[in-house]
Amino acid sequence: MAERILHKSPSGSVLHHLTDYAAARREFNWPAARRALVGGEDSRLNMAREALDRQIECGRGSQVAARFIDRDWNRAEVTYTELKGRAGRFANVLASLGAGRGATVATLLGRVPELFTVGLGTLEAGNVFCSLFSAFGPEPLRTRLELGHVRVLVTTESLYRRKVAPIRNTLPELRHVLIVRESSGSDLPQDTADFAELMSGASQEHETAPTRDTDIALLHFTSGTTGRPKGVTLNHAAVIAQHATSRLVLDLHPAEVFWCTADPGWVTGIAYGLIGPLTCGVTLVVDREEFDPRRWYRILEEERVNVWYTAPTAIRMLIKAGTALARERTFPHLRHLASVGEPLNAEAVLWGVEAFGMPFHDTWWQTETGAIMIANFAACEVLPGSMGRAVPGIEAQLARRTARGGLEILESFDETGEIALKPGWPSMFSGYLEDPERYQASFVDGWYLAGDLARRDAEGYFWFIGRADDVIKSAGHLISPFEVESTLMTHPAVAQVAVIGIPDPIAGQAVKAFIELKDGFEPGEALNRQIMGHARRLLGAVVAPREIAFKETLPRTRSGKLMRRLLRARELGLPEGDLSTLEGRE
Ligand code: 6R9
Repeated sequence: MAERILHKSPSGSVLHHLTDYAAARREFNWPAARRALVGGEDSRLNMAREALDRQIECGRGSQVAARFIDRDWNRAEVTYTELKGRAGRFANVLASLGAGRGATVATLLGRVPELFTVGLGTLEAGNVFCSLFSAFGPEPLRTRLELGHVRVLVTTESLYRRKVAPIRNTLPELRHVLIVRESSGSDLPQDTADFAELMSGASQEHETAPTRDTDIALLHFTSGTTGRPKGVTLNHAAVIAQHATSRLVLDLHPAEVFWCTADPGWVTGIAYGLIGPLTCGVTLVVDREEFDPRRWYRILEEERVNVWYTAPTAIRMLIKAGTALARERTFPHLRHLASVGEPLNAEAVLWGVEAFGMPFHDTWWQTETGAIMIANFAACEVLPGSMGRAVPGIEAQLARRTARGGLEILESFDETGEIALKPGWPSMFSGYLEDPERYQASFVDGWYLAGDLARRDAEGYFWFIGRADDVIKSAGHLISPFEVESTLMTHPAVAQVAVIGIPDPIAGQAVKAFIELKDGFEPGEALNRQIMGHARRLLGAVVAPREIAFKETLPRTRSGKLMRRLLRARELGLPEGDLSTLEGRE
């Protein structure tokens, strides 16, 4: 039997929100969770109201809501009352721009205070907030700004010049670009406005819009195997599940210090880097810098972090940097560690015990689920390598699609199946933008199918097996092979291309492209570098391939579809599987 680890917070520090898993599952229901959050039967529900107004009403106005740390260790703090004032100002700025309720407001920003202001102000105004990943190149940005019909964009001057200016004239719906200045004095680019100037001219008094549970609050982009990126919409009701899981899974308590290391360009950075924790009245720590082991240990110690939510790639990089570095510091305030985004191997869970005296608690969810669905709970035993059990209020099963287009729910244990969730939880996505067919296709026989394969043991612990599709997860970022292929195809030498994920010891997976060249082009180092440069410029370094291989021909089915599966099998030396549809039968 697998080793089990139980780590409860030192006595006297906190009482866990969930102590008895079976009882919590029995007693939990979503209507009660909603009532507990909004304090009654209020028919209006707004994420920003729960994150700010409600906290101020509870007497937390002067508590620090977020503490931002810059490169030189300057700390900028903002209290709940101040953040509410800033959000109100931004909501008024949106009104003065005539953005219109429901219009989408996007940010292209790092982890800066303005992102919090814009996000919460947008929600308060009843507009849709979309946080874009600042490491994307112009091409992924163009697709997302266009698909999201983004009306207002807030970004910095340098990001604007590098990434948005080159595509601005292809985006007629993007009416307003507000620039967060990095230095004073310089002229702003054409057709942009000064964010700070608009803010200082606006009143901070603003009445939170009377949004309903079913009004769209957030737009997140995620990747599928084919076609355009998927614009996932989450409604204001999602805050009910984000709050419930911030308590039950992350075990957050008011006034605690919480650090979520996820980038706000991805769903975790918003659900658990902003909304959920603020609805629990914590103080958020926000590091503006990129990963650095020494820096991260210093933050955990000096900021007195109580609860830490991070990701496997970061944990593997810390392991690589050596446990001795962790030992140079002490973490008397740390009491709960959690991880998300990629498979967390047993070694990484156990390393938590070595370095911090407690295991990492894996959690599983997706952009589409809007909140954590499967988790290891702070007061329960952790089975290293397992993602944990279904969250109270969530019915999770493993299923197999039948040949007739139906669904078979697997009854026996230790069978591999696709994770299936019974709709009814409040943060379930409300749609894929402009793609109702794709939305419909995510549900079979009344179950949402997640596209991830797993196993479950007799106690209900889920064990991740892999994805059911070709989507790549690299360093926690979900990457569509199709999006990378489409961009590579724009290079004049490229005739055909297929992109797969190959194993990487740190990032989990890395992007590899197989390219068939057009006649007249010679494979070689020079061309390799040229195509690589082209990809990085358009896609951004995070999405661009790490490796390129030239091939005479790429395997495809008789109907002309690329067989990425076969390329992957050959690359990894795995069985090639059923080749009956392979064109030409090599
Ligand atoms: C929150 C988030 C979702 C996909 C998901 C799965 C992978 C997430 C995981 C995990 C193994 C875990 N994933 N958590 N795989 N173990 N604990 O990451 O959302 O960006 O939409 O990605 O990430 O494949 O389907 P998103």
